[in-house]
Amino acid sequence: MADLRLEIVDRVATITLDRPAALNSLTVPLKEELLAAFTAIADDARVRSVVLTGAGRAFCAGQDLRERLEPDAAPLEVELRERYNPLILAMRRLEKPIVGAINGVAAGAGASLALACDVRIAAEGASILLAFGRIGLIPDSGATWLLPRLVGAAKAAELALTGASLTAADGERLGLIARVVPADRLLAEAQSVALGLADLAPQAVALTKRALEASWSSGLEEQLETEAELQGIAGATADHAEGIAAFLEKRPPRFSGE
Ligand code: T3D
Repeated sequence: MADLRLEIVDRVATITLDRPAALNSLTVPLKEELLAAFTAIADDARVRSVVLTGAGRAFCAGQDLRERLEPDAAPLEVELRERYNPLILAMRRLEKPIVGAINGVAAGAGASLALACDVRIAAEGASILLAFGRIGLIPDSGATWLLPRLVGAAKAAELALTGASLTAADGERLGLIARVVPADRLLAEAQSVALGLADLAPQAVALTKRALEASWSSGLEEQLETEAELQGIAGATADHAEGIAAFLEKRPPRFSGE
């Protein structure tokens, strides 16, 4: 993989966008590599959680704007339907948690990638920027759906309409960023969070992600039913039995994923 690194260590897959000279902006090959990485991770039983980060000083500057000027570039709506939308859906539907290690600016669709992570840890100096309006576009790749749900309608409108840069510290105050850490500790912190997630019962983690996702489009009654259904699945796992046994035996659980 030319523009992306995928490393798997101790149940944690780390994906690094690796076009630092262009601030990890997204070309067609990089988008395809990223989707392939998430697809491979979904099927890889060794992997229980994921870290997504960028090489160099940026997380991701969104669509590669030079590529957009190439004569054979797909129309915008085609590019969104064929490449960006499947990528965002793959992230949201991945039944393994994704920790975004936001190492620098996340702009345009790069901001959307950050928003599509389940947990975000940011380096001091990182920022989130819905840069779309500056080039005459609207926020896309899920930003208009994810942002209001994550920070509330008023702040989402301000960020989306003005294109103002949200600092990591302000993102933490809004609850969008779980934690801000010094840049030199970012990857270790994100991988430590991912490792903690990898220690949990994988099916419970997957079902929790599914339940949270469902809540965004459910009424209370429907969501209560979803919880009952998914809890039925979780409760039938060997890991649930192991969790109770470990509690009663006063020892750490050993979750098998069964
Ligand atoms: O297919 C479709 O188009 C549909 C999907 C659209 C989704 C989108 O993502 S649209 C939004 C696209 N992204 C942007 O508009 C952001 C563009 N970049 C910036 O505004 C700034 O670069 C940043 C605010 C992110 C960072 O600013 P700064 O001053 O720290 O860095 P810089 O000097 O602007 O950039 C450094 C280099 O990266 C520079 O290259 P050079 O001159 O050293 O050779 C710059 O051209 C390159 N770069 C940065 N962003 C992009 C990029 N190259 C291509 N595409 C980029 N998006």
